[in-house]
Amino acid sequence: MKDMKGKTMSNNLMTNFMYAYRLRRMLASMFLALALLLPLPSLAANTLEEVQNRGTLSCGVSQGLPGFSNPDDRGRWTGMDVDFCRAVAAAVLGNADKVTFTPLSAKDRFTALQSGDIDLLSRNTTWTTQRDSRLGFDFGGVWFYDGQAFMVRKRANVRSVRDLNGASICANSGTTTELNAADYFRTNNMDYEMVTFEKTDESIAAYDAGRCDAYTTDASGLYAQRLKLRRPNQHVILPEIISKEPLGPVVRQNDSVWADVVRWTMFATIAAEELDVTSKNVFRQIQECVSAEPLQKSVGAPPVGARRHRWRGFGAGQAMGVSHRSPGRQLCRNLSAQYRRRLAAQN
Ligand SMILES: N[C@@H](CCC(=O)N[C@@H](CS)C(=O)NCC(=O)O)C(=O)O
Repeated sequence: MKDMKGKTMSNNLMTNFMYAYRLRRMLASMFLALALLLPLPSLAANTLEEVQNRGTLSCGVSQGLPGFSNPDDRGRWTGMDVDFCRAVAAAVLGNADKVTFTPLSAKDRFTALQSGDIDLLSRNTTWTTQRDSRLGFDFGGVWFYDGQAFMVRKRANVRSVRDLNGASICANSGTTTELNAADYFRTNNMDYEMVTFEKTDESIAAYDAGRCDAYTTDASGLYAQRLKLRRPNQHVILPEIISKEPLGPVVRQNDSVWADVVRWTMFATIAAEELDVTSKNVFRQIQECVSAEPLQKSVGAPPVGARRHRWRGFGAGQAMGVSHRSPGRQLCRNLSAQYRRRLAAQN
């Protein structure tokens, strides 16, 4: 009996132990399942939130490139790249003037973006695979499609880049310019001496002083920088374009809401041009559309359908965390208006 009782007790203990063990395992699995179901705290950056909390956008621009980003006589930044910063500020802060501009050399621009000194780089920057992948950035799109060209003195009687065998060439360091020139001269079995400077003003001054036979950069940059030479009309830009330079705004990788905002700001200015939305009529157009449900809008869709409907598609801005009126705010100027005002007028 005692034995039996002892056995029963130890059986009971065993059963209790097994029960507690199973219970613990079941609870552990339940917690694990729950943890998997719950959203993890996001590790992704949220520049949109930071900019909205701060109340200003910090935009990296060039140190001075007429037509793109250049301070005017009163020190106010002007140009297409500057306009793009203002458009983003208008979209996310409702005020195109809430931007601080940081002038950056070609070499320093990526460090400034990576370190968080700026929220957006809008500085005639070429979209390349290396910058998009290894350097850890994302491009918002193509704001200006450029290509690399060469400038020489008229009296040198050079007609083509092929005549530059053995020439000394001034350029900026930290650019695609250097790499394209190296490819071009190697492929065509030509010799050259590259003379690079960190600041464009130094390169252009060196070329002007006769230190180099040619100056090379993006064609738009050549036309802009030629204006800074002592006698601009004594210099010609050679006809060859040796590379593709799709220039566009850059953001840090893994910041996809911010990248969406930047990308759709650009698309809004392009769509506005297609739809003849201008700074004069934008608020009337928005009045018509503001109460409508946002439509799905596909990038690059042909301009079909009623104007109102296409424009309404940008109501999706609300879903990105920016005001549904934002396209109107971005449209201080549509794309072609910016081009005419900033670039065509200069050259
Ligand atoms: N698009 C090329 C070249 C950009 C570049 O830095 N160009 C020079 C020469 S036009 C420039 O922007 N200079 C103006 C400055 O440094 O402020 C790149 O992304 O590497």
